[in-house]
Amino acid sequence: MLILDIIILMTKSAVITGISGQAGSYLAELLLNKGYKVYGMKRRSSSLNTQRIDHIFENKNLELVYGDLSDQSSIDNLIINTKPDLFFNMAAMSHVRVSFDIPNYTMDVTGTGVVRILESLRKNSPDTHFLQASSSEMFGGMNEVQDEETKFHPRSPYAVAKAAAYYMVVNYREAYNMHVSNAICFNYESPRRGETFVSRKITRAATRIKLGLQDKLYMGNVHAKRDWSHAKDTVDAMFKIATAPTACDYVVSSDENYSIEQFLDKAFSKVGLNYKDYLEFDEKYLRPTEVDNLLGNSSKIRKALGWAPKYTFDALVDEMIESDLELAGHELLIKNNKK
Ligand code: GDR
Repeated sequence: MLILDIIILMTKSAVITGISGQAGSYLAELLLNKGYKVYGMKRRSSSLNTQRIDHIFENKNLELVYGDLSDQSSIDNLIINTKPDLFFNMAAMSHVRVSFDIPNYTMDVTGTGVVRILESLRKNSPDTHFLQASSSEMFGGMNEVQDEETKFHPRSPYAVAKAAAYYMVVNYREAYNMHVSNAICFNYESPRRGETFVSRKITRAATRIKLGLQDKLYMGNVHAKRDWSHAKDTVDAMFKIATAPTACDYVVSSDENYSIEQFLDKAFSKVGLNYKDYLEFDEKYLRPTEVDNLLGNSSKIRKALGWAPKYTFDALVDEMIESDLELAGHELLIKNNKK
């Protein structure tokens, strides 16, 4: 056997659905750095949606494959062709507010999509380790602190779909003894966060207002509290869970929470502004049922797998502001050149 063949045989492989999303892109970097062959499933779109992975596009260990969680055949083909060591499901219709407008689609992709993957793995690649990106939204914010024992009370079509997927993972683990786990992730953010999520909406606004590109920031309920981590820390936890000797479900959180108002205050003061001078209320950003308080207790994963976040809340907001200041600077340059 040639050395090259042996290397190919020894190379571990991983599938990431939702590779073009925030967490999918960081996870791809992490796995490529660890020497994995990475297959990324991405949805067909007429506009470009691969900006977050453009910098690793040329990596010979990265392969992008068209597919969709609503399409069983694309999932089957991917699994049959790759028989991966690890499979990370990072794809979903992930916007809580939007899920109230498109509940059927949300249930199909975010909920039933996971059943499609699990069924395909069971039939075609039962030894693959599977990791589901579960969500703290499943808790509904009813308790002071949430851990693995906390009862779910999903308060949006998105959260209901995530809870269904969560239980499906548990059932496949118990019924078929498969290595399938849930990472119950609290909010994770970064400069790559989509601009309609609250953290990025705030850092974009603070930096654009600073450079005179925007006047006001329209928002909904700023009193809700969230437990925020950096997406890099979250995907690090996901890798640890998927490669642990035993499959299990873990809460992944920073164990600190701050209100949206506190995020606003922190972000705007970093650029020398007072958010109160720019904030306007718009009821279209309210949700029919809100999740008021999320605060994780991640002691299980810290103890069992030695995970701990590296970023503080302050360092996270700093990185996002710095990156968005640069982006706003480019925008300003283009605007001035057009004059
Ligand atoms: P969330 O994130 O719903 O927690 O879900 P999001 O950033 O959308 O909202 C956080 C909180 O901010 C309040 N809010 C606003 N939110 C948005 N998007 N836009 C606004 O203008 C605004 N004003 C106030 C919201 O009401 C909410 O309380 C995220 C997603 O990434 C999920 O996919 C993931 O599962 C969970 O985090 C963990």
